[in-house]
Amino acid sequence: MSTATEANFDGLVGPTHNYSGLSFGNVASLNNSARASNPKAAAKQGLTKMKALADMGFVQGVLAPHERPHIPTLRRLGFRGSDAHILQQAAKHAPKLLAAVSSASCMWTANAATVSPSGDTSDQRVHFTPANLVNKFHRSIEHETTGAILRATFRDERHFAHHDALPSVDTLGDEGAANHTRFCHDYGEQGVAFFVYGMEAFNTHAPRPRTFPARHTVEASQAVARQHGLSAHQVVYAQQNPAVIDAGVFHNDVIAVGNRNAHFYHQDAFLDTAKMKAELLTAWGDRTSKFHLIEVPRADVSVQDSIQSYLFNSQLLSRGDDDMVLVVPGECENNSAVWAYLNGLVTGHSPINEVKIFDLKQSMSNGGGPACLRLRVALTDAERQAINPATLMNDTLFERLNLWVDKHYRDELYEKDLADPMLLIESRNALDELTRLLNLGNVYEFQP
Ligand code: SUG
Repeated sequence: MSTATEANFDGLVGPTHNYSGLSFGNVASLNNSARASNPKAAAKQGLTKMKALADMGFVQGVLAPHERPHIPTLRRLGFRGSDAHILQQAAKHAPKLLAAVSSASCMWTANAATVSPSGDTSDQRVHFTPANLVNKFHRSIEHETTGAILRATFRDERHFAHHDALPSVDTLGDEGAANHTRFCHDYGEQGVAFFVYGMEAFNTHAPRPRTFPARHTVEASQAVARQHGLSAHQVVYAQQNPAVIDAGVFHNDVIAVGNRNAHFYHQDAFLDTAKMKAELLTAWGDRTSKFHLIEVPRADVSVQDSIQSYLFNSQLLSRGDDDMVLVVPGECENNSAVWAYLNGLVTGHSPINEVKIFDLKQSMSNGGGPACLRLRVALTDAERQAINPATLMNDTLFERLNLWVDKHYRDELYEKDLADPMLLIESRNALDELTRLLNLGNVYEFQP
C-alpha cells in the first residue's frame, strides 16, 4: 500500500515585508499601500501556521525568502556606485522601482512554481517549473532565485526534475500553482492536472477581463503540461470567469481550491462551469472514490464576500479518505455570510469535516491567504526521504527560526524605510545565516 503524501512548502516571510501597492488587480494590495507593515509579526504568523500543520501530522517544509532590496536588478536598470548610493538614488529618482525590488512577495509560494507529482509525469520524477510572474515587475524578478532554492531543497536528480521558467513575455504569463490543482484518489497514483487560465493570448476574440489584467495564459499552461510530460487525457483546462478577475480575483486560488477527490469553488469562478465539471468527471473516470464537486452558490456567498474573506484561499488538507480539514484566515470568521456557510458545510455531507482558523493579517493585507503561502508537492516515501531534511518543520526548526526572526527582523516598516542601507545589511545578514540553518548552500547573489 502506497503511503504517498502531500507536503506543503511555505514561504518564510522576508525581512523587507511591506505594503507598497504594487499589484494592480489585487484589491488588498492597492487598499493597504500606505500602511506600516510588521515584518516580525508577518514571519511569526507564517511560522505558527507551518508548525500547526506539522503538529497535525502533515509534512511541512520551508522555502527561504529572496535577497531584497535586490541591488543586482537596480544595477541592471542603470544605477551605479556603492549599494548605499544606489539605494539613495533609487529612492530619490525611482521610488516605485525601489519598492518593487524590495518586495517580500516571494513569500506567496503558490506562485513559486507549478509542480507535477511523479505519478503524473512521463519519466516518473517530480517536475518543477518556476513561474515567470511576468505580469508584475516586482514578481518577475523572483523565478531565478526560486529555481535555485527549489534545487537546493529538492536536490536528488533521480527523483526531481527542475526546468527554467517559461520565457518572460505576456503571451506566456505563468503564475504557477495558484492556477493549478491536482486531483487524485491516492497521491502516488496518476492524477488529473487541472490548469486554470485568465486568457488565451493568441486568440484575441476569446473573452478577456476589461479592467484588471489576466495574468496567466492558456499557452503557458499548455507549455508546462508538455514540459512535465503529462498525458493529454489526464489534463483539463478551464478559463476563469473574466468578470471575477475584474472584481479582484487575480488568481484562481482566490475563488477555488481542490485536493484529492474534492473541488471546492464558487458558482461564478469559471467561464463555463458545466464544461469544467463534465471534463473533470471524464478525466476522473471510474476511480475508487467519488469525485466531490462542492459549488458555493452566489446566493450564499457573494464574489465580494469571497474576495474580502479569502474563503477559497484556504488549504484543503486530506486526513484520510473523505476526511478533510479546511485551513482558513481569520477574516472568514468575521464575515457573517461566509461563517454561516462554513458552519453548514462542516455539519453537512461534504468530505470537509473541520475548519481551522489562522491569523495571517500581515500577509492578507497584501492579498495573500493561507493557500498563497504554500506550494504543494505530492511525494512518495522515497521522494520524501530525498528532500533536504533541514528544510522540514519540526520543534527544533520552529524554535530556531523564531529566534532567527527575533534577532534580525524589524517590527515596523514603511515604504520610505526601504532606502535605509541598514535594512539591506540586516536582510543580507539574516539570509546568510538562514542558508546555514536550512543547509541551502549559497543561493543568493551577495554570497560568494
Ligand atoms: O501577486 N501581492 C501578491 C499576492 C499573491 C497572492 N498569491 C496567490 N493568490 N496565490 C500578488 O499580487 C503585493 C505587494 C505589494 O503591494 O506590496 C503582492 O505582490
